[in-house]
Amino acid sequence: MGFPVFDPSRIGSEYATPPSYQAPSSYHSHSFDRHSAPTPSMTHPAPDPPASDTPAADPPPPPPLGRPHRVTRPPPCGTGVTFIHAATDSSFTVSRNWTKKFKLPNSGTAEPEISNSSTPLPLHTGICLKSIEMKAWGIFLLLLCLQAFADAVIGQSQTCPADENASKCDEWEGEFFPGVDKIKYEGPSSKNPLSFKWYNAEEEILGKKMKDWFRFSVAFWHTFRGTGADPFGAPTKYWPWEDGTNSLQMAKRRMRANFEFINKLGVDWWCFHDRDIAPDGETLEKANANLDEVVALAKELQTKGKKKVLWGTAQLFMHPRYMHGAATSSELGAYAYAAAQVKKAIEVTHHLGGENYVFWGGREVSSDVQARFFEAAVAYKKKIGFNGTLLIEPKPQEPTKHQYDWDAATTANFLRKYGLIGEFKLNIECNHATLSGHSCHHELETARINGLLGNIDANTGDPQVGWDTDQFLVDIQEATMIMLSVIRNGGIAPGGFNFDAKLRRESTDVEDLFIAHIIGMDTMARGLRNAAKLIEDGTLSELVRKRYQSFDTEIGAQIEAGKADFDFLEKKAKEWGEPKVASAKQELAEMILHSVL
Ligand code: XUL
Ligand code: CO
Repeated sequence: MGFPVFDPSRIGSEYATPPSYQAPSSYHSHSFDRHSAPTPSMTHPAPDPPASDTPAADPPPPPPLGRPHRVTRPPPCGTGVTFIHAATDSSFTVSRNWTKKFKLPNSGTAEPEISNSSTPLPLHTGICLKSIEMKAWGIFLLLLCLQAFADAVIGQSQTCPADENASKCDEWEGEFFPGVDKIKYEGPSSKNPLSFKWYNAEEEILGKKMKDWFRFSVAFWHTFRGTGADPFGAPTKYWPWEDGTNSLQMAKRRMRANFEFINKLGVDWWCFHDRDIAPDGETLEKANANLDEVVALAKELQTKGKKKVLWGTAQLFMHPRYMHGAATSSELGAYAYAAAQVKKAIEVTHHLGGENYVFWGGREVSSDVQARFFEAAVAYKKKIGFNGTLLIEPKPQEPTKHQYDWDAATTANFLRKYGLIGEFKLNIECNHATLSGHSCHHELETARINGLLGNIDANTGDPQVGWDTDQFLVDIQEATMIMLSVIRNGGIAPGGFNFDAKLRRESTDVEDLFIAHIIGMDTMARGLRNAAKLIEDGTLSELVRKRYQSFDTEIGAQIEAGKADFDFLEKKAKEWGEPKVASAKQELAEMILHSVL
């Protein structure tokens, strides 16, 4: 369908990615009012003038960068528009009692003016009248000829038309981002927004290629399911390849877009939730079958492009069945369903050669049964021979509170308490770190010194906004501190840097997807370069060494070895008298840090 279904369940969601889940059809109003009207597809206007059966539209603007050259065709003749209901595989029909008129500016956002007028479209309706059926056939044949002529002259359409006739798109191998070439390193003086200024994949820093320090990954949910919706506003992004459905066909097309994107960006890894990549199903069996179908395509595409899964995960927070949590739900059935979903998600992650598997307990609380859930996951992982690392991603109070995974320290304590410390590592997300009142560096260091640093969800929050805004991290100083931890850890493989980050609501061009990842990668690359300079220069570590040098003595060694009891220390305190406490030189440390930024 050319007309996306606007899902009202997304309004008010603090999780601003679109739910793969769509509520049973009874949840939806079958007629649209101004607040739940279908949003017009943002596919590019057709090169041809609108045919007589199309609603009035403004003349098409020139195609902006990365946008396709085809338009969603108007709905086929008929008295209604059929919307495929992804979750139930059923379909329902709404009467076309709305008119639409939208203008496409030179960006991914349309300016829809959707009215709820019950006046039928005179032209469109007229062409469907039986009396002119023969005429319609004539026009249809004429249009076919014109299309063939246009294809011959202009060349094959490069992009997948987002309309109901697009089943061929399953096999489609053209470009989703036709205006974007492979992103190259051009150096800091480049003014080309679609180039790397600091990230040079093959360049060696401290004996390791940049690409191996980072192992960058694209987060499918933000990049391909992000809509720009926030707790107060409807979606703002309508990518040209989207047809507004949550169909299997759409899922496959999106997967092709994902691989073109990561190929062009020069990233080797990607991450997903089960329900981001494939539509949910009426039953677990149907959901699993949907997942299998999309995963088969993903496997084919990633083998072709030599790409890999950094981590997979199960979406255990969006569906209403998880409203009380999943592994800590008060409802036994929800616990079992969550287990079945995780079982399947581990299987497909394994099938895709995933190197890690993540647990983010969005709606969980602290409970013994959470540990039982994890024990079962460990047992299943071993049973099927999945050697990837299991990661827990700490996050405080959003959406629930009193969580077992509030921050790195709380999670480490949980793992120790239940004897799971050797089975899991942590996925530290920078925006989660600040939500828990820490810096990202603090969380990374807490994980590192506990031997738990497994992966980084590279993003950042807004200091003036209180929620998880999941922005691309662009603070060079923060990136430098992050990379100091990563270097001290000797890298984070088999983990990596997953861009759990989304475009701002206001960024709506397709090319913004590239620009955002490029600045995210460049910022981390600057962080790596700076951290390497700091380490090679040695001034900062010398300052730290001097600060603690009183411990570089025989008695200091005795203390560190646990051989200095209180009687002994009291004797020394009396002998030495009042200690001379030296300056920390805190500002000097900051000055040294700034010297490499
Ligand atoms: C939520 C979050 C998730 C996890 C995976 O805040 O970060 O996207 O990374 O479920
Ligand atoms: Co995350």
